[in-house]
Amino acid sequence: MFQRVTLRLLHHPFTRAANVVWMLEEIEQPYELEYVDVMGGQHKQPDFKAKNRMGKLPTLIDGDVVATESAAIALYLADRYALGRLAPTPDSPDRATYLRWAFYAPSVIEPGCAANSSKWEFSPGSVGWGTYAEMLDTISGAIGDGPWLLGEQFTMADVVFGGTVRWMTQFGMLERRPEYMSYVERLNERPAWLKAKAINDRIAHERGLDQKR
Ligand SMILES: N[C@@H](CCC(=O)N[C@@H](CS)C(=O)NCC(=O)O)C(=O)O
Repeated sequence: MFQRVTLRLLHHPFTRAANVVWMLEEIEQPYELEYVDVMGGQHKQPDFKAKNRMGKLPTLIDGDVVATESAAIALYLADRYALGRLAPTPDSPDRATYLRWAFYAPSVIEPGCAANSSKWEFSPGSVGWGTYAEMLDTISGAIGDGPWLLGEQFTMADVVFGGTVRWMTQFGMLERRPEYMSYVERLNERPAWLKAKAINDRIAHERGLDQKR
């Protein structure tokens, strides 16, 4: 049966938009990718900035809706297209834990890793990301015995939180604790991740970007 494509991701495979391809594969909805020439500065042009004033990727278009910020895109997609499967329903006792880890990635892990690797000076009590050591232990506790953040149920929080752990360990901004790496290995076996990776790799290859890494 004919399905109307409404989801359109403004995409470049070397940006956080690559993780949104994974989200789109997890929700199992049709979508289109529109390549943005980041090296050429297309994302800073008025046409792009009319959708996202930050001039950043990812930016997702869903019909008349424009969604930006990776974690917000993830939660939006899960609620709209996979509620109860990839997102606990609002009345579920798991909802708070789900939101906690989805927000923790951009509000604590990202700035915490940047602060640590760039040796920022700050007072841990005055910033939202606190100390690097406490963050490391909190990540370990969140992963726990796994396999996922909510135990047996894989959710979109794993895509956001796990995608951040994968990215930060890969780029040497987060130490590679054994529990982090086995969690990333489990994530790497997700069929939706493997499909998204193949799509991102193919586009990078077609655009001649893989030689520029
Ligand atoms: N907080 C944003 C960050 C977006 C972001 O920084 N995107 C980078 C690529 S990963 C970007 O567009 N950089 C291009 C630029 O700022 O010129 C999110 O999580 O989506």
